[in-house]
Amino acid sequence: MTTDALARAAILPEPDLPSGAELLAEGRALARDWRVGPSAFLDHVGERCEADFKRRAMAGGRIMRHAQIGFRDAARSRRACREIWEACDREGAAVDRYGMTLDWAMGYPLELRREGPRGTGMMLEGPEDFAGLTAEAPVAPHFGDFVLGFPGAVANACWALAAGSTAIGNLGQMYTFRLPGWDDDIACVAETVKALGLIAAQPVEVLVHANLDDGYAATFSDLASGLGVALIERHVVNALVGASMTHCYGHHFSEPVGRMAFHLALADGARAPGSMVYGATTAYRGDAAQNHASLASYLLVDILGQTARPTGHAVNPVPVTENERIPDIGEIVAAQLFADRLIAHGGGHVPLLDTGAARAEADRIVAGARAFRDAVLTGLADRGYDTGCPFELFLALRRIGARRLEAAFGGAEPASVSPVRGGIEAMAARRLAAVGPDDRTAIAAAGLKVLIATSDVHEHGKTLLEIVCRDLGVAVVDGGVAVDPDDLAADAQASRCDLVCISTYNGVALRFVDAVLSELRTRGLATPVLVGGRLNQIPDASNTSLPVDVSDRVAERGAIVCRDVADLAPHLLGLAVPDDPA
Ligand code: B12
Repeated sequence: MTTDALARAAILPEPDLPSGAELLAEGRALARDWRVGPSAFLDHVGERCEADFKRRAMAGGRIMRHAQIGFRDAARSRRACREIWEACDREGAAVDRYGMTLDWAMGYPLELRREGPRGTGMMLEGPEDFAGLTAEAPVAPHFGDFVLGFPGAVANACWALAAGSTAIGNLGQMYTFRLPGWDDDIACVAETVKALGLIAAQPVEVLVHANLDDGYAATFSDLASGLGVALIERHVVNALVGASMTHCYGHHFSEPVGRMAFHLALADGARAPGSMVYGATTAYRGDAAQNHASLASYLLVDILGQTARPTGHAVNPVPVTENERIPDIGEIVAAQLFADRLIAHGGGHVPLLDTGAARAEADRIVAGARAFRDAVLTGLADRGYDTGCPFELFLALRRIGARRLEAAFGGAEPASVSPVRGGIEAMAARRLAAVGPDDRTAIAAAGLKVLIATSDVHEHGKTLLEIVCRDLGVAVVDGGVAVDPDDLAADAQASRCDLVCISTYNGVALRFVDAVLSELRTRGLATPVLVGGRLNQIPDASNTSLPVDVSDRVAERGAIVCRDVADLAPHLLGLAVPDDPA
């Protein structure tokens, strides 16, 4: 007898899950006390919500601009809101919306926020802090990250609305982001559905935002599956909840035709204006001058995309220092002025443009996405899931996960291969080419086993390590994504691995490595630990609120710091041939 891993009883075994209808009603009731309040932006543009402002701009052929702000120190963030707008205004350039990057600790319920670990983003203590930000400049406030999708969703949504925000997200994070130490996925989804009820009951249109690259699109191998999730979210939010769904994408789209194709595909059937199109930040792999070329490349596609098919997405010029650290105020201004000038040049490029190839690819993506959406909804309904219940559908999607979802419901052949997988494979191939045949033979013969995990949502480094290990004949134990140090050490013990590899990016490198090493010691293990990614942390007594490099201190604690995935091979060789000086 074969068992169905996606059976409802396997994915949702709890006998008494909350009802989506009741959660929505609970959220709607909150709208008596929590309504969209005033903001400098709404006063300035004379609109009731950002969606109406966007429609007006689209009708006038104006391309809008987005900037991302979020320093750990809220006062610095407030200053950034004011100074960026003023500096752009002086040059005749408008910044239309600010994406407020809350710290991931803002996702916890209120009572846990102040105690738990923190990342590199902004902490806001209450409604006054939200309102303080939105009062600084006449720029549309978008509270995207760490609002929807987390146990703290309702309080954050109430405060964002009261501060005049009419674009709130980020549903993409609901599927993939895990708060350290927090295992209650029911609370994450239930509180999100409640917040959606609150949003739907507002007297004005409030955009519910999802960044697809934050969600499953970063893991799927087919772009059609990524768009398919967007179509499912439109079904849930527009039809079942009665709110207004909007999507953002971009981090991983650095190839121009694919970027334009996804823009055209996402526009198909979209009811609400787009929030923003994110910068292709994965293309930032060089110094400032090199990154400027990447900035110009993706921004021009987005500008031409808004000309060919206006969707209301604001373009997002990400500062070129983004791959080193959180950009400072002057760097954000410089990027905005760069975009302003490029928009001015954009019209001149239009006659050079032939969107034929992008349109053909967009058609394939749309067809594949519709098939994916229908296969998911029918496949789940046939298994007894209530696909008319937002809570049940969201929780099922989250628990099934990207890889199983695509394997079960994706097309036999990708409609459009995701740029993520191809890019990682190319990176792996370059590193593998440098490993000589004798070393390969020695490593493969040693029967090594490596445990690979991440401290947070960034999983490309882990995927890269997995590809390299498998190619070298090294067994991989999947330590998971966004794991806690104690679980990682328990896996190291259970798997009897030879090496632990950690990829970490969320600004807690020292704290995380310390905790892993101490958990390993408690278990009597001396397994070597390799760590790479973004090894930084905001010092406890920082007055700059920018993270600093902690690689040396991580190394002092006894972990092996790796700058590149190529650093792995000598260590594997050292384990394979213990006398080898590598
Ligand atoms: C892609 C990306 C994302 C994607 C991740 C998708 C996914 N599922 O993996 C998404 C969009 C989801 C995302 C989300 C966030 N991100 Co992000 N992201 C990036 C980005 C653009 C690339 C990182 C990456 O994957 N690189 C690909 C890897 C393969 O290459 P690499 O980093 O150069 O790594 C090399 C080596 O270090 C090595 N390596 C890596 N790990 C290991 C481990 C070992 C053992 C070894 C041997 C080698 C090794 O392999 C590579 C090749 O040699 C960076 C900026 C940048 N350009 O670096 C920001 C960045 C890492 N993100 C950042 C932030 C702040 C966030 C968010 C908090 C933003 C938000 N508010 O939502 C969230 C994270 C939330 C959380 N829970 O932590 C910050 C981190 C800030 C900091 N620590 O200073 C960065 C630096 C951007 C910035 N400047 O602000 N992000």
